Amino acid sequence: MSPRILVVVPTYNERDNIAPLIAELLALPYELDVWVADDGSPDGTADAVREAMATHPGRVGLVEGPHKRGRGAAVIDSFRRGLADPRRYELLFEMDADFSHHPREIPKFVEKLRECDMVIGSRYVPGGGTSEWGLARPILSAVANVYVQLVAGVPIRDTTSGYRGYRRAVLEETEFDRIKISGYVVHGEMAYQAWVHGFRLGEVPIHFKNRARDASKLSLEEVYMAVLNFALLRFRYGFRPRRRPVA
Ligand SMILES: Nc1nc2c(ncn2[C@@H]2O[C@H](COP(=O)(O)OP(=O)(O)OP(=O)(O)O)[C@@H](O)[C@H]2O)c(=O)[nH]1
Ligand SMILES: [Mg+2]
Repeated sequence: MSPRILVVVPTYNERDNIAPLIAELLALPYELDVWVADDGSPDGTADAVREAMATHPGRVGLVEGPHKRGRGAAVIDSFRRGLADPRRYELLFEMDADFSHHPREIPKFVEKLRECDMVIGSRYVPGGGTSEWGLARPILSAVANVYVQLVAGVPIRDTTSGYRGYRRAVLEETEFDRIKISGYVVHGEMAYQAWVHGFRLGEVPIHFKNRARDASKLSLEEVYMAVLNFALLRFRYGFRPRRRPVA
């Protein structure tokens, strides 16, 4: 039996991307639903999602935020709802809407989730990569990952990757209320929590395709907050993973 899957896709102005992405996800050979976490995109992304809902009844959801909350907060809101859903999703995914994360990689995650509790799509394991142009983001991303490994010690090469799959138990144990940041850096804290909770973390190689836009959108304040946040993780959540019997 294949597991029941929910894929959460955060969107802010992704009108042109979201319908093709939903179509590709729903074409995968799984019992898989897609929920779009949209924060009132001015370009009408939500209308495109409503059209997809009509085309694929019951398989597409729209979770609308009251304002632009940041990627991390939007995904967390949908995960909470996804866990409460009577369909009891066994695997929950998050991925970007702009095809930087490609749906064709999902089967690799599903396979790896047989032996791991949380699987991160990694640019930095053999077989993974990026098609970045420019230097700002690759350097920022590499530095961020080395820093996270040093100060937090999570045994993962690409903690900042937003393409991931979780067994529901991992999210059930995640203390969402303790996550005070809302933007892209939520990823590090989610991985850290899963790790100290004693879950088995794994990585699968992905190819990250950059959309043709310049530099990173991270503000200096976000970078500063991220540096501080990662440095405090060990003190806030404890230094070592708890032992957990293998399921
Ligand atoms: N709901 C929600 N989604 C967001 C928000 N900010 C970004 N996103 C989505 O999060 C995903 C990642 O954001 P991107 O804008 O692609 O970030 P990026 O990859 O660093 O930047 P690009 O190079 O422009 O692609 C995309 O699917 C966005 O639409 C937000 O505030 N709320
Ligand atoms: Mg992107």
